[in-house]
Amino acid sequence: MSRFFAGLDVSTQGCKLVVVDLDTEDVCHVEAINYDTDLPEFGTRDGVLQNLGEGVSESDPRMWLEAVDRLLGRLAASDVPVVGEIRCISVSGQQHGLVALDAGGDLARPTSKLWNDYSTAEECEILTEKVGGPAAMIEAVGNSQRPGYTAGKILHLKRHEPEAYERSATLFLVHNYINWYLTGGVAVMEPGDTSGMALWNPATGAWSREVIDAIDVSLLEKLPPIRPADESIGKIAPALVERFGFPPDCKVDAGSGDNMYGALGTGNVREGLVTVSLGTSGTACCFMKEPFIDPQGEIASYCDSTGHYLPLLCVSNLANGYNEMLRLHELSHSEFDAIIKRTSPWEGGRLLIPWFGGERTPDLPWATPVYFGFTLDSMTRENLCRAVLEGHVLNLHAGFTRMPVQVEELRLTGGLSRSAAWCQAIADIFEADAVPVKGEGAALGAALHAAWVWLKEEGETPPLQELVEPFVVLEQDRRKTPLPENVAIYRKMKEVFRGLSRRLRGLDGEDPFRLRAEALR
Ligand code: XUL
Repeated sequence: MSRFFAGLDVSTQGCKLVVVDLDTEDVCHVEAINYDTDLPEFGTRDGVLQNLGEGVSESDPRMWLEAVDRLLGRLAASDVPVVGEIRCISVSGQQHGLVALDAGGDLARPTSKLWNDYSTAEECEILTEKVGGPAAMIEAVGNSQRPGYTAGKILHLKRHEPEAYERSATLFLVHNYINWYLTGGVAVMEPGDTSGMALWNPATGAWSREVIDAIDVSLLEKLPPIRPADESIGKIAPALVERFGFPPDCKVDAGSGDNMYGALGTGNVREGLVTVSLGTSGTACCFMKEPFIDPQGEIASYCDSTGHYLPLLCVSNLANGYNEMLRLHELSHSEFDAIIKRTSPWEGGRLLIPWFGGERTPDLPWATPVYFGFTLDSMTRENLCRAVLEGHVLNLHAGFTRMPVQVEELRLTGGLSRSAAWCQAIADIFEADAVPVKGEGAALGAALHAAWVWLKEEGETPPLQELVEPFVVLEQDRRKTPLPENVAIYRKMKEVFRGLSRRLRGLDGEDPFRLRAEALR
């Protein structure tokens, strides 16, 4: 009998299923669903419902279940691997999304607010004030209270839709909801994703009484218990055994957030490695043995999915500006790369701060983009393409300067890691080698986690690194090393970005006009 393990990644724009064969160390099945094109009946664009109002980002959780069903159906129809030999399945989910269920297991609210919803800024302010200010909030939950995190979404539901809040019996994060479906009703959480609620403290491993009380003294009754990350939570539901042919003893493990599993899927299980994900959001995270709390709360303090910690930077603007640029100018990815090739770093001293739809880091829910150093005749396609690329990478890097890590290597994942232009800009601006990781990111991480948990429960204790490494393929031929001439230019550009960004936020900062003029001289 083979030993197959499955990983599902339920992300913002689509859903992916990966199956690994532990004995041959192969990824033997990959299938994906794109919500927009494969499930048009849900009416999403980039996986999100349209026209809900400024700052609102929501999806219908039934769309995720439909995607999971279709993927399991395709798996059942394929011969390799044999579904009947899948030993354990694990779910990765976009973080922070709030799924509210009533006592009968129906949705108490038909849609779910996602990680990139900014409509809860007021609730975050209320919570922070009630708890005693930003420092007290960080003390309470290891994180600042930011739109995007889940606590503000819960308070928003209570304030704006009190009936739906009252009807809610269980509040889930996205992957908990999928686990509940797969197991036929097991309602639990685990530390990785839960630390992104800003309601539970990853350093102490406890719910924050202060934040809970600031929302509703009885809130705990709606929150499922937290189970360890490295255990199974139950078996696959009999109905799914019947429909898809899983073995009845196939386990479902605790699962986690997509960042925790993105780290596993890129082999980020030791200190010094940084996973940079270039997707809808831009993230950078690193494995740590001890919790890291950023006194300013810009770096998120999360647990990982292995009993350790995963400080994470998340900027909410990344693929959006770039994709819009491609759409607007009808460019393919390779045409964009060609434009970057024929222009040069920081050409003409133009700089774009890409806060297209508010920004998570820095915490600016009302932000708009800023075009700096552009003249009337320089708004050309070429200049804008370069400015978008550099702006996104500089914005990511600006947050990254607060990460507690000596970078040995940046491991790139997500759609944009396919682009040579992006990889080179990241290496030059972060001043470290950047290597794309082939493969399936968070879904692969999920499948490997399933294997790890299953082996542990069978009495084997495989070192995680040994288990993960054979599956993690670094694309060495696409590795980018920082180019000294670009590094020198980007150091100056970073100063201007920082000066401009700080002044826009009313903080002390060097005069960006003077810095720019001196750099161009
Ligand atoms: C992390 C975050 C995003 C989502 C994307 O805090 O909000 O990376 O997890 O799915």
